[in-house]
Amino acid sequence: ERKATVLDDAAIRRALTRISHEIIEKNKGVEEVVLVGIKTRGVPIAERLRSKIESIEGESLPGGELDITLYRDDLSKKGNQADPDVKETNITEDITNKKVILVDDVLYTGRTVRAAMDALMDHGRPSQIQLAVLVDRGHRELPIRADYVGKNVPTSLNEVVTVSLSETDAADEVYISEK
Ligand code: 3GP
Ligand code: 5GP
Ligand code: MG
Repeated sequence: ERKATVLDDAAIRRALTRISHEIIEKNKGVEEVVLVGIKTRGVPIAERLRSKIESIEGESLPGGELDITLYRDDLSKKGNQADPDVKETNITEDITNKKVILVDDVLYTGRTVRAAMDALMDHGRPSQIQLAVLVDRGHRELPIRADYVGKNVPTSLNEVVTVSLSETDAADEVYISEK
């Protein structure tokens, strides 16, 4: 049951514009920066950031994607199944000595990001790994935090954050539902 809108399309656009500027500022430009989206919805978010950063800086930057499978047969039960596993990596860029920015839609327990960092390390040795998420819904089970957050959304465990993006869904919006 839908409870509240967290971000509408304009708010998503503004949050991603702000994060683009934060990425440029923190990294003093985007030399050596690689944006890696986590499937499914981290990928279009990474693409949007990439095109915003390119238009702000007038410089292109490489991207990549990671597919991380959750061996959970029930998403409504937390922490009772095996950890996420990396299914597929599509990073053609050499990430050694690069600053890799992982991009995901929702940050929750942190286990997906941990698995993603593991996969990156198998690929090369980044000089840094940073994390950008559209929504941080809390409830971390690992010492992981995001460097760039679209919106912090305190949730209860029986709530779900739905991220709808025009590339994969009907429209751009983020809302909270009760499970
Ligand atoms: P995404 O692949 O587009 O990011 O995790 C698989 C999908 O299930 C995710 O889509 C995510 O949006 C959705 N999902 C909704 N609620 C949850 C949840 O509580 N945990 C996980 N792991 N995924 C959820
Ligand atoms: P974590 O591994 O941090 O628990 O969960 C992160 C991954 O699971 C993200 O890729 C995200 O898509 C998904 N996820 C976890 N909780 C939610 C949620 O409430 N809503 C959505 N849309 N995705 C979630
Ligand atoms: Mg996701």
